[in-house]
Amino acid sequence: MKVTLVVMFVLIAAALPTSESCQPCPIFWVPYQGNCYRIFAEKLTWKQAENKCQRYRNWFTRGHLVSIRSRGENKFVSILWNSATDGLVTRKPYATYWIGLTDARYEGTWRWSDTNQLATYTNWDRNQPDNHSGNQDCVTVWNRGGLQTIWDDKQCNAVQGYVCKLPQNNY
Ligand SMILES: [Ca+2]
Ligand SMILES: [Ca+2]
Repeated sequence: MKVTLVVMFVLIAAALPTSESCQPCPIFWVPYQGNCYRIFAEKLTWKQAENKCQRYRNWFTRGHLVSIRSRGENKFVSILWNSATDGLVTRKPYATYWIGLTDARYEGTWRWSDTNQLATYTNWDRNQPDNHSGNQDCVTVWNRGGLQTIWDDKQCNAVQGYVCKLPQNNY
């Protein structure tokens, strides 16, 4: 009897829709673990890109440049970028893109633009961040093809593509 109940529960649970099908992302945005992601090839400065991401909003919150809080999320964003820049990822200008990490406020203190939280997961390249010429406060991802992506601090006024992230739960 117990086994039958367990089997029934599993069957019912499997038949229920996933949370993703209940809370779809806006068109052109891709879901991953409760958030929606979209890549933009338009070349902007870090601040312009952050402002652009903030134009996407719902009733409760707004978008920001992507925060990357785990190895899995880093991999997901890499795959997303690769898929949209098909075959061009190792060539400029498609090889780099902005993410929402900055130390503009306090040198050496890296915070995400979406929550102002300190970065815990990071994927810095060797010898980075180096604040080269004393003027690198914004983080770019270098995409070297496949899943070989590393982070580097860069001049915020450089222009390049970017990735935005919007919480999915509030749709
Ligand atoms: Ca810096
Ligand atoms: Ca650097």
